[in-house]
Amino acid sequence: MSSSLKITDVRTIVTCPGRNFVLLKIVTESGLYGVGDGTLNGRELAVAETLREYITPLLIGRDADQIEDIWQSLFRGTYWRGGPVLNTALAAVDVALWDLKGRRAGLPVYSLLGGRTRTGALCYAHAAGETIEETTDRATVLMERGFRVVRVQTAIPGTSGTYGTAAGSVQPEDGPLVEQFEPAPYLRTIPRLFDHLRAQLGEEVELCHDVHERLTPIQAARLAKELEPHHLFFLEDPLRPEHPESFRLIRQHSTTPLAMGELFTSRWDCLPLLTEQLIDFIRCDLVHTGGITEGRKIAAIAESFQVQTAWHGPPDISPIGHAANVHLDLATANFGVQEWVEHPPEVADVIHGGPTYHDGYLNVSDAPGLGCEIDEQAAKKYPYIRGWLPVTRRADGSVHDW
Ligand code: CS2
Ligand code: MG
Repeated sequence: MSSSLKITDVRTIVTCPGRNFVLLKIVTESGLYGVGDGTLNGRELAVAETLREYITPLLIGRDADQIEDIWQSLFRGTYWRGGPVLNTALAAVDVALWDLKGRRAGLPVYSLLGGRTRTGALCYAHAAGETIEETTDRATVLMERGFRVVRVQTAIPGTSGTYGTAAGSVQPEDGPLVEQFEPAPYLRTIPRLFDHLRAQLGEEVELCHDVHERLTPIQAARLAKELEPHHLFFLEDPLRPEHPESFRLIRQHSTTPLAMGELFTSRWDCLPLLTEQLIDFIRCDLVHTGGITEGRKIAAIAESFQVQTAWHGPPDISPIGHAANVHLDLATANFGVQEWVEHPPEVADVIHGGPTYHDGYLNVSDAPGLGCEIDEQAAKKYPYIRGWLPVTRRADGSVHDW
């Protein structure tokens, strides 16, 4: 191993510039380094401790060039494998090693992955409102900014707090916010939302909606069927991730394109949906699925079954995670769309670089690696603040999927 590639330092940086992030910097003997993202929303310190206590000692002295071998040794070689905490920690290492390899080669990561297949990554942003009219207005604003694809969510009348709307986006420090979900009003409201959107916005804009795993198979089949005339770009996460076989029921009843994956943590979770062509878009989170190494394998399997990629791109992963998404998007033949959010302005104090938006598309610079830098001094100005994801209950008080 060339001395320039011997890993000598691994730094886990936990910071909260408006959002909690777990960042990783892997440094080699010569000073060459790479940066990664290991943020798992609401479980940040579990990943940070895994990185500091269990992964760093295994990395010191290793050859930073050997991404695949390091990936295999951390995943299979450590016996306890998988799940969101371990695979987010693994992703942080993997992404940092790809960044490091790019910096060493003087090439952007997309070039190492096979080179550009497109000039930019088509992306979508979120339009959410407390009423159908407000959601429509927000979608119009996004369309005026150039977005060709828009995700739409609206509050459900008669219930308090709905996933994806303003009230649901806060991360309280003192305990989870309790939201309410009832399938009947939800199933009545969403088709009305789309009736209104299509009447106001026309046919051309591509629309998505995120169910957030809250329906039963027959409810999801009904919704997908009723939304058919509105030609969605996709209906996201209609079912819980534990039951891939239930997607058959939705498929048998509707041609609405389906997307699934942000709760998956490995390629094996994706397999049944891909090999049976039960979905149209695979939308794992690279930061929770072992990074770029696992993402490109998932994309390759999906390509064989005519499924496109739509990697998860929420505000709770850092610009480094978003950069990993876009580098892979640009190099992937069966790329479909990229979810995109704007971070709070303080994030730019801590993380410089990241994808840029222009006229409906995302891009990355040609800087070597991922094109991101962490300002470790600035990160210290924003200490971690514990934050909770909301929880959902039915009207009778029983627990439901958020
Ligand atoms: C989501 C996320 O972006 C999405 O599609 O479903 O907002 C998700 O709820 C969060 O990433 C959870 O941490
Ligand atoms: Mg989602």
